[in-house]
Amino acid sequence: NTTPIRVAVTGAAGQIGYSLLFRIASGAMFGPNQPVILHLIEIEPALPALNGVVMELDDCAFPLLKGVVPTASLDEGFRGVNWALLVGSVPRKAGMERKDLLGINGKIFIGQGQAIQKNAASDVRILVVGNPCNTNCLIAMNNAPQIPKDRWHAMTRLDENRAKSQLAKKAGVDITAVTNVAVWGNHSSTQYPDFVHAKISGKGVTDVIKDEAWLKGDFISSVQQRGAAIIKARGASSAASAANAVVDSVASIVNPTAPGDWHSVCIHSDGSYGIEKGLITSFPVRSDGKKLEIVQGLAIDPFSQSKIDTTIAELKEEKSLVSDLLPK
Ligand code: NAX
Repeated sequence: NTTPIRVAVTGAAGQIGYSLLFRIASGAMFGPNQPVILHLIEIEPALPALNGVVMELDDCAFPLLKGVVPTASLDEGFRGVNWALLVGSVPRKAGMERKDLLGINGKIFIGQGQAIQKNAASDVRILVVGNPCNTNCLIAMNNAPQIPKDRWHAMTRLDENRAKSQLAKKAGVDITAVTNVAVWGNHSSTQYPDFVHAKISGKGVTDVIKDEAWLKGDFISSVQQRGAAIIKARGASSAASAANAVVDSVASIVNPTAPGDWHSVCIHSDGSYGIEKGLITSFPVRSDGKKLEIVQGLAIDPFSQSKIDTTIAELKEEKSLVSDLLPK
């Protein structure tokens, strides 16, 4: 297909944008034969910095990049886009309560949801990365009622990739041996990286890593706390690995999933596994290249259930804190 895919990226002059845009333009997201046009959305004060990023995109002479639209206008930015990657948001500052952050960012996502509904292509799909990503996605989705709910996604792929890497290291196997890693719930420190159903070279993880205390303890907490560990080490939050996870998320949605495997992304709950309908929740999913389906029929043991209950309770609490941003 030689018609370019139009991809909007908000927060395009930020850290993640600086890694992400070049990967998209090089063909990593949609493949080596698919041209793209980038719509780069920023707030007014960041436009000079964005201009520098546009100059660097020009200087890469990417064969697949057929246009760049840098803008602070949401209407222009989302016009005709097939994908909207919502990365930009306001970071939490010292002294700011979680509720304040939810409110500030929530308002941004009302406007973005409305602008996507008004301007985007009829096949638009959305991936929310800016935190708190599940609840930001919930707000945007509910403010764009004409867009089918199955177009909305929020990102837990970085968590999945972190979990895979920890399991591969512990088992001393190549990263490609680790499959079927599901992350459940909220992209936050309550998320549950599910080792019970994960596989190493086709065998259950618990048959390969015979250290239940590690799996139930340090494994889960190291994945949950990895973002904080990166900030401590690097003095800045994960950016290249986050951008890589955006590429993986979209590629895994638009391409068929390998037989028997699954991946993790937050989508609108249909009530599967008893999770409240409508919550944007991370599930194990499979794609046929066109549509995602939640993997059904996994047996959830009491340990996993209690972890899932905790993270779902947090999602419900976030939803209740932003109830005034959700149209009735
Ligand atoms: P930066 O602060 O480097 O960049 C954010 C950019 O967004 C800035 O350039 C800012 O001007 C822009 N921005 C702010 N409000 C905007 C608006 N209303 N419209 C358009 N642009 C706007 O942050 P960065 O490190 O790039 O991270 C971006 C977001 O990703 C943060 O919310 C961060 O918490 C979140 N993350 C989410 C992850 C996930 O797995 N879901 C992992 C990585 C990352 O922590």
